[in-house]
Amino acid sequence: MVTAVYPGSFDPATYGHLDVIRRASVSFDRVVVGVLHNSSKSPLFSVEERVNILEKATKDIPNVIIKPFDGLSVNFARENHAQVIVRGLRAVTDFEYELQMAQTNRVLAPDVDTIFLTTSLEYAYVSSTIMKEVARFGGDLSNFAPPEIIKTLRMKLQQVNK
Ligand code: COD
Repeated sequence: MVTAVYPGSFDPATYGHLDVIRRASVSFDRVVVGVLHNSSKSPLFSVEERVNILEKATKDIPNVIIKPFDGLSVNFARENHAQVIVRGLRAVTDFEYELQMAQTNRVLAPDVDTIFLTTSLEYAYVSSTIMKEVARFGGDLSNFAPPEIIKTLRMKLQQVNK
C-alpha cells in the first residue's frame, strides 16, 4: 500500500490543487492532503475552514483524506506512514523553491521521496493568491475553482471587509 501526502496552504483550494489531488489519487492507494496550520503566508481562511472546503470538494474520491498539520511536512508524512510527498509544478518560477524544499526534505527524511505532478495546461496560471486578487476586485472566478469554493471565498471577503 503506497500512501502519498500532499502538503500545502490551500488558502483556498483551486482547480489546480483539485486536479493534482485527483491525479495523485489514481497513482497512489491513499492520498492524505495536509493543510498547514501556521503558515507564514497569513492565510485568509482558518485551517478548519480550509480543511472543510477541501473535504467538500473531494468527497467523491474515496482514497483521499484531508488533515490539518503543524510543523515539518516530512513529520506529517511519517505520521501518516507515507512514502511519498506530492507537489505540483506550474512553471519555472515554482521549480527553484520546490527543488530546494524537496532536497531539504530528502536530507531530513531519506525514506520519503518527493514526486512532482506538472500542472494541467488549463490550470497553469491558477493560484490561490491570484484567485483572491481577482475576487477582491469582483472579477470572474469561474475558471479558478468550483462554484461552492467561489461562493465561500466571496462570503469570506465580505466578512473581512465589513
Ligand atoms: N497546478 C499544479 N499545482 C499547483 C497549482 C496548479 N495550478 N497551484 C498550486 N499548485 C501546487 C503548488 O506548486 C504546491 O506544490 C502545492 O500545489 C500547494 O500549493 P500551496 O500554495 O497551497 O501551498 P504552499 O506551496 O504554500 O505549501 C508550502 C508547504 C506548506 C508545503 C511548506 O511551507 C511546508 O512544507 N511547510 C512545513 C515546514 C516544512 O516542512 N518546510 C520544508 C522544509 S524546510
